[in-house]
Parts: sequence; C-alpha cells; structure tokens
Amino acid sequence: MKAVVLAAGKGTRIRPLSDAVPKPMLPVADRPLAAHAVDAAIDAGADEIVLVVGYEADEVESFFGSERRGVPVSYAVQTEQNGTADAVNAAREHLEGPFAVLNGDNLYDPDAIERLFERRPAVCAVEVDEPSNYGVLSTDDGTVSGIVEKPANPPTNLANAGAYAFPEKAADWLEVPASERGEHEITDVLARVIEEFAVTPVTLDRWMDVGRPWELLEANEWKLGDLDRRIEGDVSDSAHLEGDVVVEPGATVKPGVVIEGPVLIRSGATVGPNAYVRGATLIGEDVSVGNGVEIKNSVLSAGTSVNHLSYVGDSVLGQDVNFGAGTTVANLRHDDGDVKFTVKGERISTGRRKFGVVVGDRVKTGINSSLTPGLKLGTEATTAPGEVVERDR
Ligand code: TTP
Repeated sequence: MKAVVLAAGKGTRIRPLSDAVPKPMLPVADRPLAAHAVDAAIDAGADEIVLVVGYEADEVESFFGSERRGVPVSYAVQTEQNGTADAVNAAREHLEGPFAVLNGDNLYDPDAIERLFERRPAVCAVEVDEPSNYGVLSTDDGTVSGIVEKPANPPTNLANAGAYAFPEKAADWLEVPASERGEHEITDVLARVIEEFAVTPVTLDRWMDVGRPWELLEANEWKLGDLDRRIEGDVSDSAHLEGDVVVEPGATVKPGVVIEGPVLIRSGATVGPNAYVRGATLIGEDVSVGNGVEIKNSVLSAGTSVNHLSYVGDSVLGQDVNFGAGTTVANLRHDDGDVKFTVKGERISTGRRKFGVVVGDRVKTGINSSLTPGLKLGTEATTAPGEVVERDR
C-alpha cells in the first residue's frame, strides 16, 4: 500500500523555528519529525511513500531523496496550503489501489500504524480526556459511525489521530467543499468513507501532534526516551555517562563531562570539558557545548554553540545559534504557575511549569544575558551584554 505523508504546511504556530526549516524537518531525536511517520509507514509495510510538499519543499526533498530504507519515495507539490484533503488531492496521480494518509508532523505509536494497515479501511484514534478539543469519532458495534469536529457534547473520548487507511474509492472523493475555516479537510473525505464502508477504529497507545514549540520539546522527550545506550564517538575516560546516552560516531565528549540520559549527542558535536548535560536532551550535529555549561531537557539544533558558563533548561534552540558566555535561561516562574508563550500573537499557557526559551536560527546573545521563561527570540535576533530579556524580539 502507498502511504501519503503530508508535509506541505507552513508551521505558523511553531515559528520562528520554521522560518527556514519546515516543521516536518525539525529535529526529533535522531531524525527529522516527518521521518518518524515515514518510518512507521515503512515498518508497517508501505511499498511507496508519497510526500506532499509545499513550504520549503527543497529541504524535505534533499533529506529524503528518492528512496528511504529501500522503499521508493516520490513527491507531490501542493502549491497553496488549502487543507489536508487538498494536500492528498495534490498526490492524486500517484494513487492507485488502497492508500494510507499520515500527518508528517504527528508521532504515532508504530505498532498502531501496522494495525491500521492490516485492518483497512481504518482510522487511528486516541483516547483523550477532553475530546471537545478534537475531531471525535463515534462508533457503533466496533466500526466508526461518524466524525464530528470539536463537539460540545462528544459522543466518545476517541479523538481522530490523523492516520487513515483508505479504500481505493476514496481517491475519487478528495474534492470536498471548504470547511468553515476555509480549508478542504481530510476529515470530510473520511466522513464519506464512513458512509460507504465499514471503517475500523485502531486505538493508539501514544500519539502526538506537534504544532507548537513546546510540543517539539515533548516529541524529543518521547523519542529520546526510546533510545538505547550506544557509545560510538570519542569519549574521554574521565567523562561520566549514565543511563541511555547515545554518542554518535564523530562526536566528542571531553574530560570532566557528566551526562545523564536520555541524551543524544549527534555526529560532529563536542561537549566539554566540564559540562553537565541532563535528559531529555538532543545535542544536534556540529553543536558545541563548552566549559562549565549545563544543558537540561532541551533541543540544540545543528551548528549551535553554547560555549562558556551558561545554563539552558527546557528550551529549544534553532540552528547556528550562539549563546555568549554566561547566558542564563530561567525555566520556572517564581509563582510556580504554568509558563506562557506567544503563538500567532496570542499569549497562551504551555501547560508546563518548567519551560525556558525558544530561539530562532542564528540568534546571538551578549555575555551574561538573562532570558526569562517563555521568551521567544526571532531568527537572527540579538541581545546586549548583561541584558535581562523579558519581552519577545
Ligand atoms: P496543520 O498542523 O494544520 O498545519 P501546519 O503544519 O501548516 O501548522 P500551522 O497550523 O502551525 O500553520 O497541518 C496538519 C498536517 O497537514 C501537517 O502535517 C501539515 C499538513 N498540511 C498540508 O500538507 N497541507 C495543507 O494545506 C495543510 C493545511 C496541512
């Protein structure tokens, strides 16, 4: 079965991280976010992957190329992001026979994708506490009888998890009218499939939709937690590595470093001397973490440097960031309340008591900058030496 993976979105809620890197290509443990969905589809037996691309398409194409793990990869271009049904429709000419659709920004429990493929027509569902925030599936005698978006009175607690195994006929039903929010939605295609076929709900044990920056952190917490200890880089005898720590070939851990997993140190990265890295942390390719630096529960994207006497906690740093000596991140409010963050101009709760900062590509902080919880620094922003930064820039 072919698997269509949607990766054309603009990722507006995760800005500035998606300013140049499309959301599906943001790092989650040892691969880009969308590669987790692609790999789940391959593990479930997909014989071809069709990636729907649009925003920053080149980034996606240059990573995946024409095959992944022996499975052919092809591309369909969605020129305007008019919705998920429109995205699948862009791949129309690639479709023949039954086909699966997965979101390139979702993390799925891989076993469930295997069951999804086996039991088609099928849709993945996840049990949630507050179904009224989701598309909710109703069921009747073990099959799906309907789907309703964000209902005030949800019929079940089964949220649609955005993974579908459709019958061939569904390819003829992709041109659905625009919804209230002006998008052509794949859920309207699902509604038609439910009318005409017996659709099986496949329950996921774990699922995640990555839309906002702290969800990228949570995605890393999940996938870093799945790693098994593997030390293949150059690690000093006086470094102390505890738990599930992966040091890739070509990475260096210098004397006096303490690492508590889950931590992944990617190739080309250097840690130490005398640094303390705590899980769940991703130290990306060619990152440099220097003397007297503590990094906790954070993502440092490729090429970033935090070289001297700094603290970074519960934060996401984009590519090629440079933190000046003594830059300190606060990740906890004095009133112990949940940290807030601005998404598309609106200040909202992250639901996290511990959350630090989100930093765009090529940001430079001056020495001794103090960065407050929930702060966003846009691409190429700078801070002055000694500055206490409380407002986004
Ligand atoms: P969304 O998360 O709704 O959109 P987005 O990824 O652009 O993010 P934001 O809302 O922050 O701007 O998209 C769900 C999935 O569908 C995701 O994998 C992107 C994909 N998608 C497309 O491929 N084309 C589209 O037109 C839309 C709306 C989404």
